[in-house]
Amino acid sequence: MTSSRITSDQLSVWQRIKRLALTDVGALVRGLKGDELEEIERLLLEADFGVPATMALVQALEAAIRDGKVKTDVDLRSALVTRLSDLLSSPGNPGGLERAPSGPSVYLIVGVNGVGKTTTVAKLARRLQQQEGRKVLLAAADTYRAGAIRQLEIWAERLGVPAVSGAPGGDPAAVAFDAIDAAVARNVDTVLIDTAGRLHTQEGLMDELRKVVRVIARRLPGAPQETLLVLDGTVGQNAVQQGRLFQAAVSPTGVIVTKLDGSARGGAVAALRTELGLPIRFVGTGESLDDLAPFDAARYAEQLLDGA
Ligand SMILES: Nc1nc2c(ncn2[C@@H]2O[C@H](COP(=O)(O)OP(=O)(O)OP(=O)(O)O)[C@@H](O)[C@H]2O)c(=O)[nH]1
Ligand SMILES: [Mg+2]
Repeated sequence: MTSSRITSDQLSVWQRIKRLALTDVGALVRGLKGDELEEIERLLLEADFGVPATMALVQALEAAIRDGKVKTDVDLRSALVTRLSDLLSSPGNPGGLERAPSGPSVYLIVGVNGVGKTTTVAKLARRLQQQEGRKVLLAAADTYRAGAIRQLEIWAERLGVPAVSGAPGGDPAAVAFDAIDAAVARNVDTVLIDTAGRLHTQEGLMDELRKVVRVIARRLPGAPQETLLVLDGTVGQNAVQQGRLFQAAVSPTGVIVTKLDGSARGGAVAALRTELGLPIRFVGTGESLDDLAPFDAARYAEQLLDGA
């Protein structure tokens, strides 16, 4: 029993759906019926797709079956991949970050504690340096948590880029302001601002972030060019709820989903894209500097079904 359960846990979403559709050899040819569609719905919900994305996928499947377009497992898979890829895609250049027409581009990184903000700042810095030849400066505007400033400074040393930090317990908006000053003075073209994920209260955190955004915009009109919300891809519906909070407070321009390495539950990305309506810009797939990839909807749709 145990071993068969382990095996079934390791199956990809697609393998499970396929197994279901092929159990009865005639099922696909006669068209999947209510029970089978319900089972597909359950599989998608289990993989963290969330209700809206699951419903959209199952409805698309029903329509394709009704139109006689799903006769084989290949048809079934392609109907799912096509619809999923549509759900995940957003207009614009995947991963490409908005740049200021002149002066430094400012990217503010926000999210609750432990989701991977500081690591993502370092990964983004590495990527922008290597892929776009940018001159990057890091700002440690998480002045709340002991050790946060040092953590960012260590990354900056490893990356060979300057860091601006304030005193522990200091004003994060002042750190952001000083970082922009330093970037202008040093002719740096990109400022990445790390922020706190926890404060005394959630409302306190949102107030603080709103103030950081205000101060940045006052110092440099048009900035921040991007406010990137970091969400943990392994926490399913919680990530959607966090997303809504930040959306109301700081209007993020995009989402970075982390910890998607080895997660059999990557469906959260579909839930986040559908329920928040924000573009997914990058995905984090590990703890090291190179574990960040631009989000590609079509490729991710394939991977998500295949469990790659
Ligand atoms: N497996 C995996 N781990 C990650 C990823 N991104 C970050 N982590 C790990 O998650 C943990 C928390 O990362 P941090 O970058 O410190 O998270 P944070 O959001 O800055 O946390 P706070 O500063 O406490 O709010 C660290 O152990 C990271 O190495 C990822 O994509 N995959
Ligand atoms: Mg941090």
